Amino acid sequence: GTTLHLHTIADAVETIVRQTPVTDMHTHLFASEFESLCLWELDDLLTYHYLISETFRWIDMPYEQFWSLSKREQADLIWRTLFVEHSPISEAASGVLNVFRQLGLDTSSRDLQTYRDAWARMTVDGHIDDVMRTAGVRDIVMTNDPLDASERATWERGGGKGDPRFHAALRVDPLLNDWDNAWPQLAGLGYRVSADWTEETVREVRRFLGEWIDRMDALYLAVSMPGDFVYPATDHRTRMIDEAMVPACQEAGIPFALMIGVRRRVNPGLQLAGDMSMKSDVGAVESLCRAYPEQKFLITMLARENQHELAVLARKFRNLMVFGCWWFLHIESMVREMTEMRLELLGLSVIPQHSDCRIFGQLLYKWEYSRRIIAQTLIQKYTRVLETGWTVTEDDVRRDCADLFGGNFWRFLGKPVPAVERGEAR
Ligand code: REL
Ligand code: ZN
Repeated sequence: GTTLHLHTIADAVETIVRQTPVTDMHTHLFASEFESLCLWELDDLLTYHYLISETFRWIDMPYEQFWSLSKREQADLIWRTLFVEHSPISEAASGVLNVFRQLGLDTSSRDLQTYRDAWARMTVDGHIDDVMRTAGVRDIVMTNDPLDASERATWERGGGKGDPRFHAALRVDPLLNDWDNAWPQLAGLGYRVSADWTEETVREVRRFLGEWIDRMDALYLAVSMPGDFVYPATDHRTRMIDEAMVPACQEAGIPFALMIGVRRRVNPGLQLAGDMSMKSDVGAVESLCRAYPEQKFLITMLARENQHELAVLARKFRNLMVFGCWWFLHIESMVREMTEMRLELLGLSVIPQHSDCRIFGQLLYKWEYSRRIIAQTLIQKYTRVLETGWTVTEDDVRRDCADLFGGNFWRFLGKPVPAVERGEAR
């Protein structure tokens, strides 16, 4: 391959980063066969919960009144508040404009109707294809909750695996964080569980996990945890992890993903938009990694304050893979800071980003923004290396980018890159 020099490295890296297909390893997107769970319309884009909390900074409307509006009315209000009455400069608001631009729409009009008309001409499957092609996202990992009745219906009729671009992750938050409400639901599904942590309950929870991992072909088990998550402890969480979840992961040979540092519903009036970030104890992750050296852990944390320690911990445990800039960290300044720091501590052995998208169009802005920052960081780092006289070729950069944007994830899973399996060109 072509050898790169100090004056050609920037262009080459930018081009290669733009061309490298992405595996988006944590999203809330659903394949279109999940029907109403698959969000892609303009009103979905505008009523993203990030934009809802930003809107409430400006309006006096009581929360209940907002929630009683139709989705379209909410979208109108958000548009008026965040785009017309103020300039849309936040990450989430500017992201919407970036989506319009990448879809080829006129971003100067400020006329919501023109965007509504544009969406009216789209079909769900056409839009998903377009967005994935333009964003360069080749594989998407969903967040799949079998205790959600509408989602469960799709899996139970044998659906959920119709589109090979979509992969499942089994989400288990209620089992760890809300056992009082979870066990009756499991019981309702025919598992012989009780409120008490009996041997039969343990066996049946494992059966539940095993059956759903199989049914979904889940790539990993996933949970979000509050910042006060402690491990090990003499509590339900530790028992659930030690006796049910880690064994289920080991039996299936899949990683356990923990997203740590969320305090749910600090303002319940805001519903999904009412969650807060919280500092956590990285020691819990350390204990897990040490207790289970054969178990792989995918870890992201929500507090900026935890990022450095987490990256250092990943130097100590190869069964720990750090991923993504999660939620409130998925903003330009934090992505830059975290990406630099991670590459400096861990080299290329990280998953620098996931999108957390809920609505398809968002793949466009989130990945364009992230690619730009990752490219800038790589250029800095390759420049240092070139200054020593080391040679860097285009193929080196291609290999490194393939690792960052997907290869590291699939290797950590011990699975082949699916596009290569599917015979799609690299
Ligand atoms: O997976 C999670 O727990 C979070 O990413 C979500 O709960 C959150 O609402 C999401 O939209 C953040 O980006
Ligand atoms: Zn998420």
